[in-house]
Amino acid sequence: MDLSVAVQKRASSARWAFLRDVIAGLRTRPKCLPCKYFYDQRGSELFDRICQLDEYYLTRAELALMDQFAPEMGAQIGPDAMLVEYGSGSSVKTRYLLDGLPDLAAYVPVDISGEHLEQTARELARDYPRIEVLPVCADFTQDFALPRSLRTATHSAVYFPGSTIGNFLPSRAAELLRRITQMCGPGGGLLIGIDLKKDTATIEAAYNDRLGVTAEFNLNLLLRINRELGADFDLGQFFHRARYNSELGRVEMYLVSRRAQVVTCGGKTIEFGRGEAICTEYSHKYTVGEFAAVAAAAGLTLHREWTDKNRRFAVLHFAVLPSAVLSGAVVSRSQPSTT
Ligand code: AVI
Repeated sequence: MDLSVAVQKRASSARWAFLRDVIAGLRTRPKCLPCKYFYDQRGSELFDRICQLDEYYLTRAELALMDQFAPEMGAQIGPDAMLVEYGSGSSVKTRYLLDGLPDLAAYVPVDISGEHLEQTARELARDYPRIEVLPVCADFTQDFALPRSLRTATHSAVYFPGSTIGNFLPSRAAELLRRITQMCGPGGGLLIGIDLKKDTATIEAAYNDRLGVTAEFNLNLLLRINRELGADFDLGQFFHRARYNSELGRVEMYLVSRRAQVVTCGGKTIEFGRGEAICTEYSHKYTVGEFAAVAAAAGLTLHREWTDKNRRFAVLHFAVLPSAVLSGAVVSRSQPSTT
């Protein structure tokens, strides 16, 4: 098939999936939208700004851990690995790992935001000429094919930083971890960042910054729906809300309608009551023990943990239990690359 036709087909099927998810989410009660759609070009830029905010302690805490312990983390991953990064974004934290992994077979950043991914992959290939960089534009919650590297990898290791796993419901997180177990197989590992449970004030401040960047990030989702799906959300008629639900251990982020209104999207009309909220994101916080239990059920055993002195954030290294791949901790098989 002609490349431009293939690209167009892919774009149009992505648009249909987006439309289907938006309509389905706005028709459920309470209304919700999948947070994976935050990350268009503008959303990715806004997220990069969030990561630099004073209140958003997560990125600083994780970067400090990477800065201090990357050589130890690299030693856990081991030589000749294919390092697969989930939700790579700007790959800022990865640079610490790559600096300490001279024997990497290949680095595979996986991200849903194609433009951002290509740009980051080009920059990394320039800065690390000894490492083969093989970007994959994919939704890592679905099966995707790993590319074939020039150098043979002895094993795969997934790097999943940023506490993005917290954006999944615990049942979905378990499913994703099982996919990782299955993709890596025996000898494989997972290096993952998780945000730890802590006082409500610290957590809520991180999602309600004074500059309003998180509010803009949240509202940008409606702007994207308007632009890509021809909807007519009036952004002035919605506001951002984020609350920590300590019982469920998660931040809940919403867009709240300022008044009763009707919005059109994809030829459908959606009614909003005054004060009605669309849930746009959950961000779950864990203790190390809680997360290790979820991972254990997915066939992963905790090998090492690194936390800051205030225990705000943790980077955890898990190994695939040899028995997991045989025992059915694995739910589905991703296709190996044939190209
Ligand atoms: C990507 N993810 C881990 C962020 C979080 O903290 O849950 C997304 C985010 N939402 C608002 N601020 C940051």
